[in-house]
Order: sequence, then structure tokens, then C-alpha cells
Amino acid sequence: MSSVSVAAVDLGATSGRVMVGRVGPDTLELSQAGRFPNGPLATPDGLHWNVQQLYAHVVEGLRSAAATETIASIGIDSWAVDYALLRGDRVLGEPFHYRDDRTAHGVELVHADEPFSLLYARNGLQFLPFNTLYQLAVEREVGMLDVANRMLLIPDLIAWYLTGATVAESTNASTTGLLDVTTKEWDGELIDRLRLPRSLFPRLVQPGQTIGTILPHVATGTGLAGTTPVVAVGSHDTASAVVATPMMEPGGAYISCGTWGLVGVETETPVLTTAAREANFTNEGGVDGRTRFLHNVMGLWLLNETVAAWSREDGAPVDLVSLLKAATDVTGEIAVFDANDPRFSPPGDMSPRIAAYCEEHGMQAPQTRAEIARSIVESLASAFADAVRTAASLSGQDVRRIHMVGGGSQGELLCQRTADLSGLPVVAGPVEATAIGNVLVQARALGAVGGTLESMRDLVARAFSPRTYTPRTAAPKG
Ligand code: LFR
Repeated sequence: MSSVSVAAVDLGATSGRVMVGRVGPDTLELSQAGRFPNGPLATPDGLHWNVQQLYAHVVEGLRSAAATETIASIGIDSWAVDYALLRGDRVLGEPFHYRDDRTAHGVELVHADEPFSLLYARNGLQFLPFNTLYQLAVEREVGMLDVANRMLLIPDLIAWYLTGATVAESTNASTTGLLDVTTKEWDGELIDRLRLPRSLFPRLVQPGQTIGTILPHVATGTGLAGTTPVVAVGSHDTASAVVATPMMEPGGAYISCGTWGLVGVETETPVLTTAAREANFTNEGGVDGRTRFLHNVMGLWLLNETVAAWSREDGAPVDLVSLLKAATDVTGEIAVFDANDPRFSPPGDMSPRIAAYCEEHGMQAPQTRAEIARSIVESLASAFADAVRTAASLSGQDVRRIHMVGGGSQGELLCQRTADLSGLPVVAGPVEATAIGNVLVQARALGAVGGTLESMRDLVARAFSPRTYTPRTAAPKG
């Protein structure tokens, strides 16, 4: 086996990137071919994603990648649940952002027909008001589904732009709420009961399968060979991140920390107990048929939105490194708020919402920017530690260490406080777990690396030495 170079398109809610991975049996290197901002775009009809612009950045990134080396394939991952509607080959408007508040009405529409407990038994998903099925209920009500005849999730839409092929990659399809959690096929009966047209949902593909080869104009525009395939990866970003989480032995939980903190364990089969449902734990589809049993905790969103607001206020970017240093030096009582409170979900400055939360709960609100940042980090670490404990007890796994991957793994204070509050060592890194998981699944499909997820994780651990944070205080009781 020799090494190959592949391109990973990794779209996050606040930024996207095109990475080049060089992968072989003993090689795993990553370099950046393009990075660009992303975020909600407010228009009179709600919050949207500007996917045309994202696609333009993707093409640009692929062109830079092709300029330096021969790219053997392309893989695409992004955040979950959001989609474009198409009629034939016409895209019907810009996709909605999952934080658009029309989803509240979608929840009412769906739950009027199907109680959550029944949905959970079928799809195994935690309740999140933006799950695709709630969004589609609104589309149905406003008549969009009388026109549309295809739905493409965001990575599948980008794959269609590149190849013209319409598919639904299965890990991401598992976040729609319309996949049967056991068979991992579209749940036709549920789709009928929700009065959605079955024809909306494309053929499912598994990570590692080829979606198609790039279209001639894409080859011309990027300089890639006309035969370059787009290979399905764990196209849900969290699925790719879990692939590259170096859980080498049993007993590892993970926190994939970017915009969100996805906290959980990997299981062989879904956990569909009443306790799991009541704790709002999800069973998302993982690569190689594994289950990602996890809970969505708010993540760096809280800090990023607040820092963005302060930067607007100052007319200059706030320096995150100095802010976090000042936050680390804060002493005394710090308010810990419920990071999962829905008031923190819409975009914007979190400080007034944190102050209101503290007032309602009889706590002294953080005052200075350093105190606010510290309060956010403490609240995230506390929510992470709680979610790890719950994941362990619901899954029956004996969790002995926590792997923190993604952007949050760079935050020393966050990692240390998560270790302190959980009483468990936190093994931090890699930062680019999502892109690494993306390139590894492509490399395996091309035959450049072998076999199991475990052997790929072994390669990750060798290539990106993680840093371990040891808990400084005894684990809290209970
Ligand atoms: C993380 C993520 C989460 C999903 C949320 C919304 O980027 O994909 O897993 O719940 O975004 O799509």
C-alpha cells in the first residue's frame, strides 16, 4: 500500500475548510488548502445558509489543492439536519439555517400526529427542535412539498454540485429523524404518516462508497483530473470526528467540541431505553454501522457569539488568547448556568442572557469580560462532565477517560476544568478530528489504509500526539 492525497471539504457552522490529507499505512498528514467564514444570513423570510457562496469557496479550495498535488478523491462533511429542496435540477431557494425559529411550529405539527416517545422508538433521536422532520413539516404546510421532488442534505448538495449525483449519505441521514434506527433504512411508514412524499428521499449510500465523478466543468474550474471521484465519508461532521477520536481501549468517552459539544460514547447497537429518551440522548449513525450515543451540549457557540458581539462593540477583534488567559486568572465564586437552556440558542451576545439567567436563579452574574468568559467555560465544563456521567450510566459503559477533539480541545482551561469536574483524565486532540476522519475514510476506500476503525484510530494517535489533563480535584459525589 502506498500513500494517497485526498481532499476533505469540511463545513462547520462558523467556518469551512478544504484540507488535503496525505495518508498511508504509516503516514497521516494534513494541510489546509482553503479556509473561509460561514454563518447565518438573516433575510425577511428567516435565517439561511449562503450555500452558493460556500460552494464557490469549496471550488476555490479544491483549485488550491489541485495546484500542489494529485488529488485522488474528494470527501464532504458538514453540520447535520439542514437541506435544500429541489425540483428536478432546480434548487428551490437557499437552505434554512437550523437556528431559524420556524422550527418551533414544525414541532407542534409533528407532535400533534406523533408523540415524541413513539418517534424515539423508531428513530432513536434526542429531541432537537431543528431535526429535519420538524423542518419538513413546515415545508409541507407552506406548500413547498407540492413543488419539490428531492431533498438533499448539505454535504449531499455539495456532492451533487460536484458530480450531478443525488444520494443521501447514511450517517447524516440518521439525523433527519426519518431513518429507522434499527434497519438504518428510510422509515417509509413514518414518512407516510407525516404526509411527506417518499420520493423526496434519495438512495442511501454508506461511507466509503463512491458517489460519482466530478462534472467536466468542475474539472476545468478546479484543475482536478476529470476522473476524480467524490467518495462518501461520514458526512455528518460529528461522525467523521468520532472516526478520528483516538479511543484505543474500552472506557473512552468523547466530546467533539466545536460550535456544539457532542458528548457521548460509541456503542455497537442503539440504546433505546426510557431512561435514554428521558435524558434526551441520541442514537446517531456512525461509520461502519456503529452508533454514536450522545447528547448535544452547547459548545463554543456561547463564547464565539459573545466575543463576536464584543468585537462589533469595540470595532476591533477581541483577542481570544488574552481573554482566556484573563478568564483563567479569575478567582472567587463564578456563576455556573445551564449551558443547555434554550435561551442560548439564537445568535447574538450571550452576556445579557447569562445575567438574566443568574438573576432568575439567585446567583451573582459575572461582571467583567474575563468573568463572563470564565462563567461560560465553567458552565460548559460542568455540562460536559454531567453528560459524560449520564452517557456512562445509560450505556452501561465504564468510562475511564474523556477524549476532547475539535476546536475546543485547544482550550486549556476548558479541558482542565472538564477533567476537574468529571474526575477523569481528559485526552485532548486532534483539533482537526473531523477533517482527519473525512480523509481516513476516503483513504480506506482507496486502499491506502487498512481495515477497522481501531486501526485508523491507532494511526491518528501515532500522528497527532494527544495532551492529557489530569483532574486536580476529587470527582464530585453522585
Ligand atoms: C455539529 C452538528 C451537530 C448537530 C448540529 C446541527 O457541527 O453537526 O452534531 O446536532 O451540528 O446540525
